[in-house]
Amino acid sequence: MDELGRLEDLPEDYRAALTEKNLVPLWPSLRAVLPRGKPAIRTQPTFWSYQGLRPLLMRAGELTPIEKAERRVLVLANPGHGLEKMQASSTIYLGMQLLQPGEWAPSHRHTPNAVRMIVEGVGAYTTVEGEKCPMSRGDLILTPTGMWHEHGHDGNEPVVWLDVLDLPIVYYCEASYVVEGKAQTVTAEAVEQDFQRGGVLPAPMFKRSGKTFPMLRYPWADVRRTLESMAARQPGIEAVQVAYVNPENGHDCQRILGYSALMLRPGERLAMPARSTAMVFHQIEGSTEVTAAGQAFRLADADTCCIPGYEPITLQNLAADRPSFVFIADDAPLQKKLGVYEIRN
Ligand code: 1HN
Repeated sequence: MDELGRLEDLPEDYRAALTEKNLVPLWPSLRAVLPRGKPAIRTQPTFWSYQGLRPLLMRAGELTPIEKAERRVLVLANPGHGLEKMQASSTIYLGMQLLQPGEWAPSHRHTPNAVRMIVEGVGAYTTVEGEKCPMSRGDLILTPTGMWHEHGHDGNEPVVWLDVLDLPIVYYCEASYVVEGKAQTVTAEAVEQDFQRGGVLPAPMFKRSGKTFPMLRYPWADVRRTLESMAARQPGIEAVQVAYVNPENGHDCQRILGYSALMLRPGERLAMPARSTAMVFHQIEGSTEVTAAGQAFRLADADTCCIPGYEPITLQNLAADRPSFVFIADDAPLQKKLGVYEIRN
């Protein structure tokens, strides 16, 4: 292998002259930005236990009133990026948010896209651009870029959800900001019922809405039923997996991060090839062992882990008598747009 010249090889006066003119020699840093064969990856395999974090989240509920927090969240941070960076991966932000009965998280809109995967509790809802989206375990609710959203809670038990945002990449683009607003008036509810049957879409006077985000709530009961019928009808299928898409055009439901749900049949082991995207796995129901990069994480209900890209991943349903349901997030939509997405077999 050829050795590239080092910074120290250059005369002091030359280096000073470069610095003075805001110039930098490329060759001492070339291999750092362009390593051979595989990227330099900061994202570390990281596991967050729900039972481990839940008492700390509940304590945040006592320590910090919602008015002092706006959003009461414990961020699931990857130590490989530095905890203060609040990144699960290079592009993905994860947080566990708590809303107590009667609390209200005020309306705002921002440039990063968010989704919420509901973890526990009933009675809370998110209102997105006037559409009231009730929350229950396993539901996925989108709050896409630029759309007003606020959270309320009419129930009587804590409600917790996992927030997934593309904040790190939008922040890196120097494009992350928020606008605060007034409480919204609810103008719609249960819009997802218009999309309850794939292949049939609202088209009054032959026109589809053409909205960028026509469906904001993906109820878990529907997703689960779809996975179960796939498993029952196609026993030979390589993975019982569904993608969360825009029902009007079949594209990924958001532009930067992609979301899917996977069912591992009783005892099933699924080997996934290395792909260029980091992946987040969140256990909706059941238990799964996630093995990658020399580590093995055992996910129970509501546990979450992150695996860096370019690593093959094996998922094992730890139960022999019941399915495991896993929610998956990655940045494949972004990487495909950038042309850097790869699968390595
Ligand atoms: C946000 O708006 C929410 O609306 C949650 O619930 C987490 C993290 C960073 C930036 C905005 C929410 C967030 C966030």
